[in-house]
Amino acid sequence: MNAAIAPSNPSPSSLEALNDWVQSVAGLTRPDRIHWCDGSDAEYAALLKQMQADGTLLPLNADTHPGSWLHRSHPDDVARVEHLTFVCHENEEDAGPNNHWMAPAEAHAKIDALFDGCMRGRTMYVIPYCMGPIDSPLARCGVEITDSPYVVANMRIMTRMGADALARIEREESFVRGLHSIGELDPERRYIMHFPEELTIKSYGSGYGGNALLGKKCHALRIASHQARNEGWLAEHMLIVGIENPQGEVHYIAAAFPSACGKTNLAMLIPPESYRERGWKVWTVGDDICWMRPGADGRLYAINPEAGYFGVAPGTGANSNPNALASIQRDTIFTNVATTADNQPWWEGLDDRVPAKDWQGRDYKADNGPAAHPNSRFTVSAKQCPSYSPHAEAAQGVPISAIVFGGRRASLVPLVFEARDWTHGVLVGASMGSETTAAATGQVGVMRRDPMAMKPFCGYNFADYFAHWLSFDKPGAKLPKVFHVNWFRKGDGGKFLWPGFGDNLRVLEWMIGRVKGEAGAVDTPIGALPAVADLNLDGVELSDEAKEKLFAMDRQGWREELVSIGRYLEDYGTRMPRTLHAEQARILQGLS
Ligand code: OXD
Ligand code: MN
Repeated sequence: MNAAIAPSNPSPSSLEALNDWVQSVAGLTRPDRIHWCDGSDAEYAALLKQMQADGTLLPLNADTHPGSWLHRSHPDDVARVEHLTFVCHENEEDAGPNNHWMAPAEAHAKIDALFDGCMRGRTMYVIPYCMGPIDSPLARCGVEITDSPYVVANMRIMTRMGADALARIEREESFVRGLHSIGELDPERRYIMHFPEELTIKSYGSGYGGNALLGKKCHALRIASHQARNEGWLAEHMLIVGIENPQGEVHYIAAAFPSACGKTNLAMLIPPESYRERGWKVWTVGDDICWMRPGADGRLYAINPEAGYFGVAPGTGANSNPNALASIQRDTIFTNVATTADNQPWWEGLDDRVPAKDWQGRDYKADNGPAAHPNSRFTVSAKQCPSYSPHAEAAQGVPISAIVFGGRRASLVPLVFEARDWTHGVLVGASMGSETTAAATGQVGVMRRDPMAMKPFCGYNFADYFAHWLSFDKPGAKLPKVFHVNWFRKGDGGKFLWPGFGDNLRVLEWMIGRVKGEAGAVDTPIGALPAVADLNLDGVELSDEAKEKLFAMDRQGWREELVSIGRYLEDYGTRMPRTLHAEQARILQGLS
């Protein structure tokens, strides 16, 4: 590994600013060495070797999983920490009730005190990266400084990292600055701070994905949502998937579901056999984040800013997501999974083998709880996915035909409905609710409002964010249709009523039919619902209860839901766009 402090021939532009910042961070954190990451294979190999030597990475079975590694994180550091995540605008109102806020000066002082001298004895890595295809006008660059080689290795998979990104930073005027240290991995000394007005992130005390791989949630959502508002685009917590019909037409769909609610599964869906026989294909563009901007023709064009998947392992199996499973057979970093006796990675939902070691490296005992941590992950290059779209690297992005919102709702919410127009669609997104999952620390299974699946990720006041969404409806715009889905509706016996996974294509086919003006629907005050006959259900056995609950609108239940949505909008005071209040009132009136 080289320890050059600066690349050769820096120009007096962004690179000078970058060098100055690196020097000032080194002055604060006092590392023994500074390493500028070039993203090369040789650098990656050296990092892996070093992490194997110090036990950060354990090699997995090289016959079954060549080039793959296991990382066991600190048991107190296994998920995003929303209660320790702050969005520090100058003005508290700009952060909104959806964020934890601290005044920037106070936040800098608090976290800089933790950074003081924290890299003594360690190497400080400087990671230039690009979020999005390197030549895309929609892409944006950042630099993460970290003392964690595990973070460097993950960033190499998840972003376009190294020399090309540095060259783009040199050409451009600004880049996002992210400073990260694992510190002591002490939950009492942990903060994830964002300074949107300074395009700066500071994260201390955690090595876990969303807290430490700063290109992902911190940059590509919290900071980017703020940049997107200023620059007229959208940074969203959405998968992007291309659906090819037997005529060879591809429709791209962007879908927002909260963490651990099946975005990766939908993005990599395998069509049911009868669809495959007829020539339907599914193309994965992205599984977690979507940046969208209006093109010259008025349509929204989207890129996936990431280059890899940081997917939830439990529940990933041959039935639920064969494409993900195929992707992670080699060159993958696994975090907090269990292992079998022959040292293969294992998690609940993979198969019926019994693991030998649990995620903490203890001999597996059922009494100790799940073998793999419920938020255990795989990090893998997107290119390893068999359904990776040939257009995923397109600089101009892919045109979006439909936007889908969805959450985990055991009751009330039908399988699918279509918003009547963009304004209604924004209200549908703004009022999304879902039961919490293990992706963040805290209680699991509690219903909370998670607008556009952005509750933990919007870098500014939700009221302003909804106004920004509404602003896309302008003359000349050819906006996507907006839908809401619920794959998680349960029957009276507590079982899921919809088979989900590959069969979700039936719902996507109906949406595409609606986009093309070909599929039927029944108008209701909450939107247009398919009748049972409007969906292709050949080969699906649905009980009478399922047919009734998945395709019906419960008027009384929705009245209560709309009242609750009205209260939610009120929480944002006068900043909430009146248009959304009016839309809520219109629907409530339709239900009376
Ligand atoms: C993720 C998350 O890691 O949403 O994608 O938590
Ligand atoms: Mn996510």
